[in-house]
Amino acid sequence: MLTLYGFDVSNYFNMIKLALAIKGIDYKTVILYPNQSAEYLSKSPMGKVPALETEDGILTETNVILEYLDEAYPDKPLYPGNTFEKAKIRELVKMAELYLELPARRCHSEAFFGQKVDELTKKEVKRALYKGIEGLARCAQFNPYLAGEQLTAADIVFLYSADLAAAVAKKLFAIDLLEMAPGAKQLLSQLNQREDVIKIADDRKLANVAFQKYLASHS
Ligand SMILES: N[C@@H](CCC(=O)N[C@@H](CS)C(=O)NCC(=O)O)C(=O)O
Repeated sequence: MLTLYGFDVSNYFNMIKLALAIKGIDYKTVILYPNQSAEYLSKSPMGKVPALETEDGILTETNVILEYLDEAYPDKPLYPGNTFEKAKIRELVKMAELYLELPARRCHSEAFFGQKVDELTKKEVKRALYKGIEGLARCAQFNPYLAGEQLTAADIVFLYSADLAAAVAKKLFAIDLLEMAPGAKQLLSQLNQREDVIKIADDRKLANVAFQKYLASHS
């Protein structure tokens, strides 16, 4: 059986949880925080979560795990079969991660953990988020999903990237980021009504109590 390493507050962990739920794949979890212990680094080379243990070995990097799951468990596909269309989904996945998730992450400490981020970083992040959402708006269809009528891996990555990016933009820059991608709010609201997404959000809320304690004891 597959084993998923990570913790329920992690947005990347939740991307994999949602893919597993959509596909109806059985798995167990090993709950742990990212860390640099020799034991965990032997599984996850950067010490990050998620990591997925399969019968052939361990995989890290969320987009890689999503593609692995789709190939190993082809039911309820998250990528189209057509080579070009599949590449377009990979493009959206990469854009959401590189241009929304990662810039916003640079400001998580101020937006969510009460630690100041320097002004230059904030200026860079604000600019990057504008560019990121505008870029995504250019290539996403929001009809209703990012790539049209089928839910794909791009929607999963967008769901758990755009929410945090929007929260950073609102808290730090008073910007309504999703307003700049017409259709994005409707999509997120539709996805957030799914049973599997609600369950993941409930798990997240519960896990956040322990995570806050962990952060406080490590600061
Ligand atoms: N590129 C990685 C990013 C995963 C990631 O950043 N996970 C966070 C938790 S949400 C983490 O492990 N952070 C600890 C660190 O960066 O060392 C992926 O796609 O899985």
